[in-house]
Amino acid sequence: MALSIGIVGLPNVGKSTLFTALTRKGGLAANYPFATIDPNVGIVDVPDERLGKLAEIVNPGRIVPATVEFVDIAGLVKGANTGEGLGNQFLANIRETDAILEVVRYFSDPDVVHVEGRVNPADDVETINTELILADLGTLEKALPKLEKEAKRDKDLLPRLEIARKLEAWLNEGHRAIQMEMTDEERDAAHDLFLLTMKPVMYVANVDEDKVAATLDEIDGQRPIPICAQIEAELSELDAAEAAEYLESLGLERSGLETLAQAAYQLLGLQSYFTAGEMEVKAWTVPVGAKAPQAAGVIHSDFERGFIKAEVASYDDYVELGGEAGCKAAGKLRMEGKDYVVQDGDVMHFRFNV
Ligand SMILES: Nc1nc2c(ncn2[C@@H]2O[C@H](COP(=O)(O)OP(=O)(O)O)[C@@H](O)[C@H]2O)c(=O)[nH]1
Ligand SMILES: [Mg+2]
Repeated sequence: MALSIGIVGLPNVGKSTLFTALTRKGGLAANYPFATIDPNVGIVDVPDERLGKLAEIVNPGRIVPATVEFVDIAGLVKGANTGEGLGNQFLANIRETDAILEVVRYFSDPDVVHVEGRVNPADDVETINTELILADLGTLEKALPKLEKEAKRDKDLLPRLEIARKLEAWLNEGHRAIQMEMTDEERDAAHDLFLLTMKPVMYVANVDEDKVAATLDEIDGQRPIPICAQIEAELSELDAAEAAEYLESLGLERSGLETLAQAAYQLLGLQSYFTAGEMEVKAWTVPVGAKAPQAAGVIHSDFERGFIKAEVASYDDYVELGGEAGCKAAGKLRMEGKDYVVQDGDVMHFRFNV
């Protein structure tokens, strides 16, 4: 399953421009059959230059990057929680995503109308936050009486009831749910409430062309990622060589898609490990801290169930020593057991028995 990220923001901030740029031909994952079914959903490859380096060593039949799904979510305006704009439709769309990418207007173009009549990122972020928080309070208002009744019969529901009450008070103070301090158990219980503000948010500042390299002030405790949707749109129409040249002329090392994919991985606590064989070189996504059997399970549940051990080389060793044979000869191919904590970039081969 691809990681799913919902793009939200006020109207006219550049959501669709960014979405189209991210998902146009070049970015669109080629081997994904469902990529074009819903015009608001695009599945893109996560660029990772390490895949190319591994492929130079093993000459695989194909390279398979990790993918991220972006959803262009329309309809977030003031009052959306009560059904303004596309109201409930947008709420349902956000509910299905793993994380929220919030586009905030920083660009100054007087030809593009701002819904509130002025460019004010902090205010806009607050407007969206308020809508999401109000929507969650509505959810809790409906859930609480039901939970109270059911928890009398089913004691297992008590933790959920308790966290729902705590969260209601917290949200009423104007905070997002994810910002509340919780124990792991409380967090699990809170996830069962399906609140929008339990999702991690990354703020993307849609800036003027000359500000793409700027460091921006924090908003809501986070530093927004500067992107120029217009530049991304232009980049998406160039071939690889032209795009690289254009990026260099702008003083940028990577495209917005690469920056966003990386930021999303960081935000969600994800990392990649690789499998490298004649058939394919492939990136697999696992949470930071995942142990070897869990990583194996991402490939197939049998791999996890019947996990015996993993042969592991670090990415650096693998590249420096020219592959598996070189690692083995140098004593850098490790046999790891079920307690091994996977490291970003590990090249892994699993042994299993079912
Ligand atoms: N100057 C400038 N205009 C932009 C930029 N991004 C989007 N726009 C323009 O802003 C308008 C609204 O963009 P759109 O992507 O449809 O916004 P959405 O309503 O958030 O989906 C369009 O006319 C875009 O061309 C940008 O980075 N700079
Ligand atoms: Mg749009």
